[in-house]
Amino acid sequence: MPPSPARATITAEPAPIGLDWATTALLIIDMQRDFLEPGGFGETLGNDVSQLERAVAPIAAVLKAARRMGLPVIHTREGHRPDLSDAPPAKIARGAPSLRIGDPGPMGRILIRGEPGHDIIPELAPHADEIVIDKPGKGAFYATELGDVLQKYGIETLLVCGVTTEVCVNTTVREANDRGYRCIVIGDGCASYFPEFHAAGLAMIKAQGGIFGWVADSDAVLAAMKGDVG
Ligand code: TIU
Repeated sequence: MPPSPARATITAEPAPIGLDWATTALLIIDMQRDFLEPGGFGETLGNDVSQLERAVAPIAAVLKAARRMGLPVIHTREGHRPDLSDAPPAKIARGAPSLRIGDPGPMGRILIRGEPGHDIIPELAPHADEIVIDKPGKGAFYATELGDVLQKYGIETLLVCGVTTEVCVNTTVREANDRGYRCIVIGDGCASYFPEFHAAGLAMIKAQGGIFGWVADSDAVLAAMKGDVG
């Protein structure tokens, strides 16, 4: 396989974006059993978890290419310590879920670190040399080491995907944008329990000249990774 080029241009909205692969990382948000499988946090909130499945294959394809290129790969997981010391009471008490954070469920305690439901789905399981960030909130920068990790690797551009588009992906992209990172959101590598929120979540990132970042299809990202573009 030919070596990947040092630079590329990705076909994206609102405009193509050029990047340097040496300063680019792949950030995969919360592809956990708790959100994608029945019996987890997502379903306890009343959601149809099958809506998220569509993001798996596009993410898997980009992840494979990122591994081939040696890009830093960062996976995040939303969850809490077993003693719930990092879970705000307001988050635990929110809404009328069938099970609350910390309650025992079919995949272990809901949204608790170390439980089976907290794991990343097997199709996207992190490799030993990849970074896994455990986060207590929706944004991946809040109360985590993500900023330090990105600084250490000299990262300027993030390829962002995962679930859900309008919650943890959007919150993380907004946090990243304010910290000066350029975010390219892989549209079909994101999903929501609500298709209309997925569409709106992507639209509000790329509106106003790309107010929070860019949105690109996985095919466009893969083409750039293979050197077909730019
Ligand atoms: N409920 C919902 O849509 N999402 C979350 O609670 N977490 C993430 O998006 N990861």
